[in-house]
Amino acid sequence: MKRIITRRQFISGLTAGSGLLLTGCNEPDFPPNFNGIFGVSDYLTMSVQRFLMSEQTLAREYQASDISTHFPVNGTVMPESDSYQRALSNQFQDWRLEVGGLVERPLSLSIDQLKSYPARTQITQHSCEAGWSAIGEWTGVPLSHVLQQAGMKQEARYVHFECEDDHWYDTIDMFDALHAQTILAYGMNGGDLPVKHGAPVRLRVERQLGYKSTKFVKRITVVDSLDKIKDGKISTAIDFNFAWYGGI
Ligand SMILES: Nc1nc2c(c(=O)[nH]1)N[C@H]1C(S)=C(S)[C@@H](COP(=O)(O)O)O[C@H]1N2
Ligand SMILES: [Mo]
Repeated sequence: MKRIITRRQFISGLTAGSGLLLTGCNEPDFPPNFNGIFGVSDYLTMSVQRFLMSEQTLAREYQASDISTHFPVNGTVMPESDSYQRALSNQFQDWRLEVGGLVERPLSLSIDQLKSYPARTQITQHSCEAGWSAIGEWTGVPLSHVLQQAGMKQEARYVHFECEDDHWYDTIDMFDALHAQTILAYGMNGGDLPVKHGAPVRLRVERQLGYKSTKFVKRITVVDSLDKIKDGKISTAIDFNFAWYGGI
């Protein structure tokens, strides 16, 4: 049977690949219709998923003395929208991070609420696809904590990020969303996150190339399938012909 595979189906099939290995399910439809986290939600309980995730490796963390004196910027350095400019003009006091989608309790979080959550600080190397890398210290709340506060529904599989510069958006799967070093960073090198690096809050996805670390995050939406993402805006990476999974 020959069928035409759309780019998106191809991508979601790829991301679901390891689920295929785990289930050993016979003769899946092609293109595969994976329904769960890596396509195996019906087979894997949450505790098994947690066990698998506990084995995840951490990206290398560095010493304070390794922090780059110059950390380049890439892409947007100042979102132009009126709403961002207004938020910036009062130090983000009225700014809110929206968390919604497949959650029990949608959240609208102020920067102070985010700062009141348990924080993680990590010194990591950022590698940009354009060929530079730099080491910086990031402080923020683990994304897993925010998702836990919101209470993810069982069907949750991917997390989608929208940014204040609307042309940038991305999605990560639960392996990266729940990874210990995946944080919503509001601090850099001991101070507030500078605007050019994504203030008030940027994502850090430390095991993938820099383009997955979305700056200026304004909305987080939990979805069960990449097809559910608004206007098909799965990832800017795809628009640029980068890999959706930017593992390093
Ligand atoms: N919202 C948004 N996020 C973004 C970008 C962007 O232009 N807009 N650029 C990406 C790229 S390609 C890289 S390498 C890093 C750069 O982060 P930096 O400017 O803090 O060095 O942010 C990523 N996240
Ligand atoms: Mo980049």
